[in-house]
Amino acid sequence: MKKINRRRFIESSVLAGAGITLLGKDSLAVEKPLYSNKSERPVVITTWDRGHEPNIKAWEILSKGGSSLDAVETGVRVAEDDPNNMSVGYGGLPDETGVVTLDASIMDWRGRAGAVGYIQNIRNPISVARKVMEKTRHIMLAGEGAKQFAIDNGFKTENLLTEASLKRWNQIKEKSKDTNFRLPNDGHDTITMLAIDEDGNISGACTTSGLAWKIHGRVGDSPIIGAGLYVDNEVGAAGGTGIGEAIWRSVASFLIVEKMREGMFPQEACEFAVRRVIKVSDKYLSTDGQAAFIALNKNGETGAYSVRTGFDYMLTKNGETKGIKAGYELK
Ligand code: SD4
Repeated sequence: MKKINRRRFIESSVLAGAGITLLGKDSLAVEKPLYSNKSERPVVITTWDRGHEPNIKAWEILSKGGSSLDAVETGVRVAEDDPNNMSVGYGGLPDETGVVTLDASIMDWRGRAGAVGYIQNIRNPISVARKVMEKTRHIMLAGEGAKQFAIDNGFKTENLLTEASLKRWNQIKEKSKDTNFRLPNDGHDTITMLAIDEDGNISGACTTSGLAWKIHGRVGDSPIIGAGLYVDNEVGAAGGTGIGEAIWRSVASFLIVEKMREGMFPQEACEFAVRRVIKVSDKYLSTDGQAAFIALNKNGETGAYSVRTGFDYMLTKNGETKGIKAGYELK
């Protein structure tokens, strides 16, 4: 850990002990401490509060001394299997041609990474991404090749388009008639999960059906290491959700981890990234576009922040899972 990091952690210990939170470079405020003063682990943090089940499943593994890698894979698979989550896996909303295409990435504490982009007919792309990471010399497989790789590794193929997502897609089609660039902000549920295990090892997973009504062939930020997800076990991890093009332009997850390396707390780093994303996003975040981030550091401290109101996340510590509303930048 660099000198500056150590100094900030020590400051946080002293201040949190006194009930004082360090909010920015120079500002202090007495309020509920945002940061713990000791290492807390295991910890699981997940984008969006759409039911606690993913975190609970991840916690089951972590509480038995399991690895953060197994925890994040198992946790996000719950969302992939859930037909009511229309942004992930089975039941995900299709692209403008009515085809469901999925993106996913995974990273572990050894710095290993795996991803799949534009994969079809496989409901658990996160597990395919893990296989890419563990069994190949590559990081990402896409499209037909990714699907074939999945089949060769025992994954079954199926139709991922449910009746409900087809119905929703038809409604979106109607709404999107006049927006040739992107659909109106139609809700996001992409799941990015970060976890630190008992041994202090950090992993992350991110999985999505991407933006509904995207152009056929589009790949978003979620499978792009550094954009939708990044893990560096010396420092921490970060992940995003929202308009992928805006997130990708800033390589925002990598940016957050690098800011934590320089000494920022997870919360500060998420806020920094949101401001950067707004600055460089150009047309991508116009009117109602959302981008949001979560982060976790080596002490088990967490942060979350979004461009606009509406973003929440799930945090599990000491076996307790809570849905929490995140702060946002554009008031
Ligand atoms: C994408 N970032 O494909 C994803 C979409 C998303 O919640 O996060 N939806 O751009």
